[in-house]
Amino acid sequence: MVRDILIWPDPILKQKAKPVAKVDDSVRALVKDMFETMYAADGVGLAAPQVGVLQRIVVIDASPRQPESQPLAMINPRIIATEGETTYTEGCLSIPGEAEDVDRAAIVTVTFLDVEGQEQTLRCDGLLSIAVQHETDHLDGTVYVDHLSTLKREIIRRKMKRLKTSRAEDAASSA
Ligand code: GNR
Ligand code: NI
Repeated sequence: MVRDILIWPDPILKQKAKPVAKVDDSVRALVKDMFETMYAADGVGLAAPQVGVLQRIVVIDASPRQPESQPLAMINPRIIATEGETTYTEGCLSIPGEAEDVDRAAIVTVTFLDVEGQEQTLRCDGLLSIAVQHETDHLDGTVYVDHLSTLKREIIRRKMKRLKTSRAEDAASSA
């Protein structure tokens, strides 16, 4: 089931998500919905808070629709090491139509539970590394615009306000 994605600013997106105590069928069902939602929205990642669920779960596919596509579900992900620095132009499914440069670590090592509840460790670079950092930020109530200047963030806030207003008007006129 494709779920609705919250648009920033939203109080849910500022909250810290809770660790998953047990990887069970309800967690696996949520992961399935999150993959469907991410692919439907043409994203490379999605964090559970973006669909209104304050649990530490993210899905990532840094190469969707390509042969090297590697769908990754990470439960209770934790970045345990970072190397180097890089700048990447980031977008966010909760901030549609916007993209800005963000400074990040170039390489991260992340530990997490997979959907079987097995502990995994992955060292990643490139877009995968950026996505891991972007998604773990979401679990701590941080979005990429929190890394920008106040001015840039306020300009984007105004645009999202207009987007929400126009979406509400569209919904009202089609009802
Ligand atoms: O789809 C997404 N693309 C993206 C591009 C550059 C850096 C980060 C991302 S993550 C984003 C999906 C999303 O909002 N995940 O939370
Ligand atoms: Ni995002």
